[in-house]
Amino acid sequence: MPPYLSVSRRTRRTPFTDRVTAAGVTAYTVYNHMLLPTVFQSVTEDYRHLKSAVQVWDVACERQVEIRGPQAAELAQMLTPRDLSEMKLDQCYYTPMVDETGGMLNDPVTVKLAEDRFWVSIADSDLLFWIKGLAVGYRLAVDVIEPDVSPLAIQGPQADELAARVFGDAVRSIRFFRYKRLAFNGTEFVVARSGYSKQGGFEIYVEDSRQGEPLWDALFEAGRDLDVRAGCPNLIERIESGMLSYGNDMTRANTPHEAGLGRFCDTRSAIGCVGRDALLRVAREGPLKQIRYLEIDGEAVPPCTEPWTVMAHGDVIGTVTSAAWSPDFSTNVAIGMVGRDFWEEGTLVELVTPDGSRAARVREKSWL
Ligand code: THG
Repeated sequence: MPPYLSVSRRTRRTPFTDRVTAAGVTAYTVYNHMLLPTVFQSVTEDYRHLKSAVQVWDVACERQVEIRGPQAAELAQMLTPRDLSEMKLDQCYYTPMVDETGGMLNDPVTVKLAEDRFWVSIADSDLLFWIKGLAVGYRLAVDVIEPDVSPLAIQGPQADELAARVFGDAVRSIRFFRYKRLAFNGTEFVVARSGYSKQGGFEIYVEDSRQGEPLWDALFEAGRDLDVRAGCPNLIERIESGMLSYGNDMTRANTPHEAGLGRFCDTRSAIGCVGRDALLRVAREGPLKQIRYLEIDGEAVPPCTEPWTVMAHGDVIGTVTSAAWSPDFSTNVAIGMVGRDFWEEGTLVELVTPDGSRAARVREKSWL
């Protein structure tokens, strides 16, 4: 028997939980102290459907930290080495966030709602406390709150069609990581072209929990002939896409450069970022280890519930932190961190898995 998850007030429900239950969710994880579905039919069946149709995902656990006030932009820039100074009013940025040592605290999507108002759409760590701490410690003129906002994602090749049926054709012209305010039921929602898959789609930032079920129902009604189903971030597709999971693939012990997120850092021009000096220092030498993708030989690997050791010539040279069998690539796909002497494309390494030793090959790019 697998262990069960005991649900209580601490494992917060979402505005969509009753609908997710009715849709037949079979496994949950906890993310930001909130329920996050991980499986409906099976990870492999969910994967097939995500890649061929369209799904609606309860990703309410991507909680928002709202920063509002005259010094909101200043505080937002303190959080990240990505330069926010050119950010437009309809833009979302993927933003590594770091502490004063350059250690990653989170890798949220930052949404600019107004010159003096941002949402930080967080991964799984209590970033609200850090942001509040900075606001209080620096006596900034801002309010920092967790608003009643719950992202609902539409992901899959038919996402544009489904979203257009509910929000109108305007969704089709939303560019990647941009948003529009579009009406449903007489209320405007932020609808962004983004999401934790590479199948394309949108994220609706559902403001006011009472709107959750009406919107969910409208999407399922409109998408009947598209075979719309309830889904969730899918482990296999997520690894194929090379999308990192904070707390799994990188932690506070890693810099954004180790996490392979250097392309989202403009440390020199990110004046005000509290980790700027630390990152400028470590950037001079370059990282000693970095995120890489790996193809693992042999049959399907078991779930990676703790880091697996990566060896080369008898030495420990890294870890694997996410792994799954990919039906489309007929190999095990994995994400790990590998030392610099071994991180070149094609390097052969050995993995210590709970099933024994496996040969693996290092890749610089993800599969999708
Ligand atoms: N959407 C929203 N909030 C989120 C997530 C999300 N918060 C938690 C978690 N996911 C944060 N992590 C990520 C990781 C990757 C991406 C988004 C959030 C992502 N990356 C693309 C990539 O790496 O190819 C594109 C990044 C870019 O080009 O800007 O989308 O999914 N609201």
